[in-house]
Amino acid sequence: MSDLHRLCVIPGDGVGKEVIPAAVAVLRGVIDNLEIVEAEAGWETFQQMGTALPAETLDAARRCGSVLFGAVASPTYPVEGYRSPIVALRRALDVFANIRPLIGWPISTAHPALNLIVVRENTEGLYGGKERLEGDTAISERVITRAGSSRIARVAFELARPDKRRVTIIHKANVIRVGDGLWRSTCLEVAGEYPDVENDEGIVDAVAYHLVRDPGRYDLLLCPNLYGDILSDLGAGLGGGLGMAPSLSLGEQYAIAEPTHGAAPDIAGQGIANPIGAILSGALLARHRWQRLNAADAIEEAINQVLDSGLRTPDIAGAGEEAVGTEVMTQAIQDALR
Ligand code: GGG
Repeated sequence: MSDLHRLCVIPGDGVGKEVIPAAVAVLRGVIDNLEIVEAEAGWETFQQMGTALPAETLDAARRCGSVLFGAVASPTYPVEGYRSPIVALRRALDVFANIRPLIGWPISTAHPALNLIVVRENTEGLYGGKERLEGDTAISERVITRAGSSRIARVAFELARPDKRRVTIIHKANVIRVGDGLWRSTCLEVAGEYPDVENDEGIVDAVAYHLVRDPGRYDLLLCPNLYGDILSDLGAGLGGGLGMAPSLSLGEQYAIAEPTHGAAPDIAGQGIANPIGAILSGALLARHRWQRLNAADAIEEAINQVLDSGLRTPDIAGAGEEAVGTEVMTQAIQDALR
């Protein structure tokens, strides 16, 4: 029997409650010895318990080591005592490496040449929360460290190796000379440790342009936080939409897998959410956290087969294509695995 894999499952808000059970069902089909611990977090949890990330949830995440998170819908107005639970969880578990594979799946809304991984630094840059108002001037600090840059660069070069991907170091060092300059030089230093992995560099705005014009041009983009956030959503658009886009945030000790999409309150509760981003996030855990490569390959192959057969949820249905709901799509993927 293989190793026991403990997974803390946090559906969160909105469609998270629909797509995460689908992902768990698929994972159970390919991973023997999977122990699931269910936990709560989100805006609804805050309304019921007065905290969006209860201490028991954080304990469960730490005990399990691996988390499958759904989505959260934080209010856009300030609420006393509320903090985004997913941002707090990522910080608490120090998952500094956000990995987002973007594939041109066989659907009319995706670009067939797309086969890209965006590796995004997840803890520094403009998302560090260091902001202040001085009169009518808002100051947002952007911190880039050598240690933070070199640890994410190592993740990118390690990921690139098996498939011989070319690593493109993304920056704007021609303008942001100090911050992006340190990022660029540190990534290039790490590149020197990987003579077998091809690398180049790209100015972020030019890369956005080229990616839209020629989605097959890049293999792996190594990005500081904000640039990675923007380029990975651009890539998700080229890959058929947010419903198809998985992510995995990795640290030294912990991992959080989550679909890229949010809680989608406009369609929540209707049973029509696309479960594929969540299911592919489970496959990322299998591949990169548990080293269950065959299980990950099997999930991806099953999804390919189901999409090839023409099955679509509404978000990926092209003109004249009929759509099915979350349950039918999930069942078809489970059937394709058998
Ligand atoms: N699964 C990713 C997700 O939930 N994205 C939306 C998000 O991160 N929102 C932050 C928040 O609402 O606090």
